[in-house]
Amino acid sequence: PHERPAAGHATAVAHPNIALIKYWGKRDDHLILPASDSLSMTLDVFSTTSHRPAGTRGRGGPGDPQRHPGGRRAVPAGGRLVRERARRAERAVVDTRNTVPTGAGLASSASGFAALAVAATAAYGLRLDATELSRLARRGSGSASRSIFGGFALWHAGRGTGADADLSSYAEPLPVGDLDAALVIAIVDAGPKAVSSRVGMRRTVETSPLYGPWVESSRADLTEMRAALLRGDLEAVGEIAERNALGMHATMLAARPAVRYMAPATLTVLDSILRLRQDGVAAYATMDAGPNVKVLCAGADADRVARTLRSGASRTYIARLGPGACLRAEDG
Ligand code: 2P0
Repeated sequence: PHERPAAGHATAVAHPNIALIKYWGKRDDHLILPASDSLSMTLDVFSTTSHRPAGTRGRGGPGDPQRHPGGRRAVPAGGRLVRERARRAERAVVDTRNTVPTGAGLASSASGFAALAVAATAAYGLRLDATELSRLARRGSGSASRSIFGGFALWHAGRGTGADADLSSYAEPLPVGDLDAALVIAIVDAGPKAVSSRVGMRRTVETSPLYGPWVESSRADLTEMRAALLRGDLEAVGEIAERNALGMHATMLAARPAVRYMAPATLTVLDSILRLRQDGVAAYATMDAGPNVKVLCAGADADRVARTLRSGASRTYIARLGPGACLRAEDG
């Protein structure tokens, strides 16, 4: 019989993604199944490295599984899923290095769990295809399903419930036309957020009267967004992304009590973006579970957009399309 390879070391690198059509709200909290499809671009900045020497035991110290990117608790659960799949009992330690400013709506959990899925399965000798890796990453954090892929990715909400839905909820890379897109990240506050995405989502689903209508309109936005991406129509992509994000924030504001991530400085940046558009620069905002603003624009305009936003933001970064999660070669 075929002998299973010994559990080894594996290191994987992944990048954050920013949703242009947002994921906000689950229909299954345990399996992390979203209420609607979402669509994102993976960035080339702020990578996460997840190192997984399997077969070693460890508690406490920098390798403790509790010390996860973004301070999240879910690594032991992710590790358990991989162990069950590999039919191995031994625990592994995880050492994650993260250059994403954590907890500020910059998707540190997306790159963290995508890297973890790739590293952990490799360390345990599992060979999963990209769809299975995406499903596994999803169980750590929903948005991580999209960081398995580079470029633009679509995360399917999945069909039905339970095991069927679990099998059909994964991300896949999306075909796009000729598009020179950049994302300028305007940091207005890099501190941790007051309400976690998980709590904010649940409260929005359970209490916001605007939630149902937002899910409906988000479906329509997705259809239009896919067509705009295929045409390579950056202005349409930006307009749809901006209205989808503002709609998401509107549903949150209508939750009881309100979930509000925007700060005064967020609105100052939004005003600057309006002025840029009046000056003929195609720049569009999207915001996540934090006060920072990400601005979609053409690569050729990114320097100008960043310079303009610097008056209202404490820092700006220019990101372009980045690669999907992958193993780092030196660990073989
Ligand atoms: C997104 N966000 O689509 C949305 C938009 C924030 C706002 O995905 O509960 O860390 O772990 O599945 O993926 C952030 O939420 O939430 C997120 P869980 P996650 O990017």
